[in-house]
Amino acid sequence: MFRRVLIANRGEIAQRIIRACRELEIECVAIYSEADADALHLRQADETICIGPAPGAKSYLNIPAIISAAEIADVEAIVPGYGFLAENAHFAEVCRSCNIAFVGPDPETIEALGNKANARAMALRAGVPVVPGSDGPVDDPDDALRVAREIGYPVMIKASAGGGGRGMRIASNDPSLVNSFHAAKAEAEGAFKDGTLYLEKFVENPRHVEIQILGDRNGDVVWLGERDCSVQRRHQKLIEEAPSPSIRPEQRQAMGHAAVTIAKEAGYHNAGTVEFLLDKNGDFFFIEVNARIQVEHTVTEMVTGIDLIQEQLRLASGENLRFKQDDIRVRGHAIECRINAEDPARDFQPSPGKIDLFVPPGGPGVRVDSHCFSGYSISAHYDSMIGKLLAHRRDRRSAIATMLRALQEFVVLGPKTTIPIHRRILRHADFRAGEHDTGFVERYFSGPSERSV
Ligand code: MV4
Repeated sequence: MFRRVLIANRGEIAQRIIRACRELEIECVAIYSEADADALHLRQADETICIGPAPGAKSYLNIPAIISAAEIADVEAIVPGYGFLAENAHFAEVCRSCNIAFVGPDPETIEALGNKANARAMALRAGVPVVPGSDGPVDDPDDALRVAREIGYPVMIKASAGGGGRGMRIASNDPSLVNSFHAAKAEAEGAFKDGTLYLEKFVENPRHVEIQILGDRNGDVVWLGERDCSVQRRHQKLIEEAPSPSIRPEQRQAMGHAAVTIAKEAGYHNAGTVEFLLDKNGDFFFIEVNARIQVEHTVTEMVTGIDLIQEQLRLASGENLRFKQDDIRVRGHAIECRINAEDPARDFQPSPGKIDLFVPPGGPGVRVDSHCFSGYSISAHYDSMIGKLLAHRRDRRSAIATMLRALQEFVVLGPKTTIPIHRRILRHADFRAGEHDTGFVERYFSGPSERSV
């Protein structure tokens, strides 16, 4: 196991990683930007290094500064968490060339899966269900028209370098497909410096279900159940839960096996997530792989009892998986609410600023992962997450009840927060029945001016 690691992140995930390291008796080096000088993760680390000014590009995304810090602090590994450099194949490559372990999959794997048209082709090869669509990239409008004629409208144009909803277009007929093709290409070139596009049949109001996987360098892969992330708004997840209220046991097994098959096909090691869409008929389709730990990994931790950050560290240090598929059990039901400094009444505008009073909830079945405290200021430079609130109970009904109670206890004075909207969602009949899809929030909790793809 590593003796000493550097945490290339901030906020709640930096703190989460330090907690895992402490329990494994690994020394932690924290980095921080000038805006984070009073951050909680610095007080918990063994050593701290300022790596630059507030903007992400000059600090948490500043590869030379981070590598220098790692060299000076003499660490064996860098833990990227989520966001920032977590899925940056170039960064993973630089780590490798500097003889520093990157806590994540290989740069080649990150690269191969970061290309979504390629990931889709890989899934096809592995015999995993994908949404009907192009076999690889579509090179020109004629190619797109040919595929659309095969699969039928409506179709979705996606950017190969995209993901998380960026660079997507829906087309319902030939002329709109040709227009959208050019627009999507220009947008993708601008945003990702890669205009590669591919096509899929558009699945209307799908549910979003994803499978957590862990893989070792030996090629063994296990799956740790699924998470349902259908409660989202404009591709920002609001609530995640495990298990999914909307899949049957046979489907769950099939999805788990599909995820493991893709991971093996990709030579995946460390922690990852395989994303699926679920349509109205209950059929599932692979869409993409997230080659990192995700914000919502915590719901899987609650129901499996497995510390995913500790497992990431073990796997990155070269250890093999400590459990077989049959050793993994899902117990009870976990729900996570992302508490953000945003104003739901003002189109979820960020609401940064000083937290005058912070009183997190507690008691049976409650977990709070947050870097906030009374007097802390949420910076406008980074994401607006205040923390993650989790409830874990025997069944979904009780988990909802515990979550509602915890939301009521939670005191955050100062910024506007998403706490009120979480309470409304958890009381909504469709959510309680587990009948919600990815259109749920926009349908019931957004004004008409807020609608988008
Ligand atoms: C889709 C889709 C419908 N049909 N693909 C959005 C994020 C990206 N990971 C994939 N996304 C979608 N892909 C086809 N062929 C609808 C979405 C989508 C979505 C997916 C998951 C969770 C929320 C979503 C919200 C809107 C659209």
